[in-house]
Amino acid sequence: MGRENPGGYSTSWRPPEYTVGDDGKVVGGYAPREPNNWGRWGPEDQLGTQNLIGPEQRVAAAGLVRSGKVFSLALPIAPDAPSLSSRPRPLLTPLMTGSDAVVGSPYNEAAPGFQWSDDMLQMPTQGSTQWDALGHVMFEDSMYNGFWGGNTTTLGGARALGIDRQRESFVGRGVLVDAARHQGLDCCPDEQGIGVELLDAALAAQGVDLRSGDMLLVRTGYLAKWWTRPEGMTPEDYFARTPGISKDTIPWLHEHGVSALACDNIGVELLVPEDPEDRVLPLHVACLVDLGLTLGELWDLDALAADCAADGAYEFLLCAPPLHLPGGLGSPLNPIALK
Ligand code: UVW
Repeated sequence: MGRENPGGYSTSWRPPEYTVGDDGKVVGGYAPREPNNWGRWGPEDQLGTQNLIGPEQRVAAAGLVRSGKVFSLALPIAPDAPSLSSRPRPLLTPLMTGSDAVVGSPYNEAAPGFQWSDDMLQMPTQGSTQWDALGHVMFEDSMYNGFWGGNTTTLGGARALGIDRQRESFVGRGVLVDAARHQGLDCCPDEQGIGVELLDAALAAQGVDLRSGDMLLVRTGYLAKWWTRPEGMTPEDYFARTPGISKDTIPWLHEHGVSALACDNIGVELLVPEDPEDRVLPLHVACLVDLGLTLGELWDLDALAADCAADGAYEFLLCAPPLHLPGGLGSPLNPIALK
C-alpha cells in the first residue's frame, strides 16, 4: 500500500508524517471530526460510549423487566443466513458424536458407558448477528481515542480496542425504534436513509424517550427480505439496496448519549453514499472512530418489534455482551431483550 495512493497498491512507500508513542497512540495524525469523544473518559479509554452505562443505568434497566418475556435477537448461525461474500459461511463440524459412541471408538472404549458429542464452529466474527469492535474501523491510520491502526496485526490481533475490552459492556436499557412499522410498512423502502426526523417521530409515536446510556435498536424490516429474495440474488445485490441510518444522525446520537446502535441490516448505515464527496461509510467512521460508539449488525428485531407493537412498551433490559475473545475485531452474540 503506497502513501501516494491511499487505499491502492503501490511499490513505492514513504513513512507517514505522524509518529506513534509508547502508548500506541498516534501523534500528529488524524484529527477526529466533531462531535467526538476522544479523551472524554481518559487517554487510555477503550470502552467508548459504553462508559455511559453505569450501575445506576443498569439498575434502572433491570426495573423494566415486568412480564419475564425473553426475546433472542440473533440470527441462526447457519450457511444460508445473510453475510457478505467476503466472509466465509459458518461451518459447524462434529468432532465426536453419538454415532461414534454407538459404533465404538478408542475414546468410547476408554470410558465404557459414558458417551458424548461435541463439535467445532468456524466463522468470521462478523459473519452473523454481531458487534463491531471499536478496533474494527480506522480512518487515516487512526482508531478511537487516537489509537494507531497498526496496533492490529494479522498475527497479533487487536492490541487496542479489541472486542474483549467490552466483555462486561452492553447490559442496560434498550430502546427499539420500529422505523418500518412507524411508516405503516413491513420494510423501509430500499435505500431509505433513516434520519433524525423519522427517528424522532417514531420515538414520539411509540411513546418512549431516549436517555443517556441507552442502546438504540432500529428495525428497518429488511432482514425478512433475505429469506424471500429472488433466486440468484447475490448477497451484495441484496445488501446494496438496504435502508440504513443516515449520517445526519451523528450529532443526534451524540447529544442523546446513545451508547450503542444496532440494526437489522448488514452495515447499520446506507451502503449507497448519501454524499459522494464525503468519506466512505461516514457513520462507521463517526461512530467507531470519532465517538467510540459500537455498532451492531444483522440483529433480528422482528419478534421483539411485534411484541412492542402489541404491548406498546418499546423499552427493555438488553443483555448483549460479546464473547470474551482477546484481540477480536468483532463478536457474534445472542442478544437478549427482557421485558
Ligand atoms: C465493514 O464496514 C467493513 O464491515 P461491517 O459492515 O461488518 O461493519
